[in-house]
Amino acid sequence: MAKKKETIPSSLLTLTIGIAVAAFSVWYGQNNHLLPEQLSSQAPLVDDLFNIMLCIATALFLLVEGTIIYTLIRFRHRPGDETDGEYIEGNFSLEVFWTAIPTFIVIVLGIYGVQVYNQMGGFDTVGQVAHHHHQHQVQLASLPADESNPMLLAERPEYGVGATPVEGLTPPDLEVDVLGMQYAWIFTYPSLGITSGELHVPMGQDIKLNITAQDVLHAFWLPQFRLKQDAIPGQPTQLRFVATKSGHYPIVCAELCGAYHGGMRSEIVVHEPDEFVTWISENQVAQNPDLEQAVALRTDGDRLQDYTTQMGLDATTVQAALKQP
Ligand SMILES: [Cu+2]
Repeated sequence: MAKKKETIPSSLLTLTIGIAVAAFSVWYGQNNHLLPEQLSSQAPLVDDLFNIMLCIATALFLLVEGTIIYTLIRFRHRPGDETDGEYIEGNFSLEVFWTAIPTFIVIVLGIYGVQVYNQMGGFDTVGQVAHHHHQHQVQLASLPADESNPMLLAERPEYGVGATPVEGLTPPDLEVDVLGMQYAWIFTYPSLGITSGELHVPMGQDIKLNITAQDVLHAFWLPQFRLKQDAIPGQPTQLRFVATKSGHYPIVCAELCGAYHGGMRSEIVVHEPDEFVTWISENQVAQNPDLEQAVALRTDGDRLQDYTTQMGLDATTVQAALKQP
């Protein structure tokens, strides 16, 4: 009598494979290096969510692909076997099992995603602090009154990423108006009388961008900051963030906006706070920070050009910006 071949119990094998798949997925979720550097206080929140989703996706990929490859080999056609495959009508328990698990995963990720969005400031849709113009860190001789800037008085909801629950009603340290147009970004510092083709911000301070578009939809994307917001004509949106590292990083338009969409790029320059004060004084259009004069200067193309050429803006862009309603 032939001795029965000894095999590893299938439950033990399944357990081992399960542990290996789980271990690899958790490791890969944390060590994927797929995302660029983290440069805002919000970036780690986004990346943690991404890493967990990638961990789950890796486990599913390994299980599904592993099963397919195993099945291809194990149940392949053997020479001389002309019989039909076994007829299987269904398996109720198995169907409940593979419906319940994805349902659970989707619900958990949904709740977690909403929580991350809230922590980032995504639910500050009313732009509670939109009307303040406050700069306690960048001290200047005198700042123009809020009332003089019609853009800040608009009583409209502002979609995007606003004040986080921690920031609450605290006004931002610096506000910058961002205007998207085919095919450039224009940055205006209403309180400083500066217009620039690059976004300059101080590190470690609470920055609020008031975003709008002149012509068509654009999307203001800061990949390293994990922040992206549509720029919509006639509908202000916002992005509020704290930059955590100094340097030059890309700004990308992430909404197909026309023939030269691919060239609609700029740069965000994150300065050390004292370096930022130097940048302000070098670029302030009006030496006398009187808003009447700053507005007059801003509508005067020739005088503006002296400043804009140093800032990397060309004449066409400036003319286009000045034509805005
Ligand atoms: Cu664009």
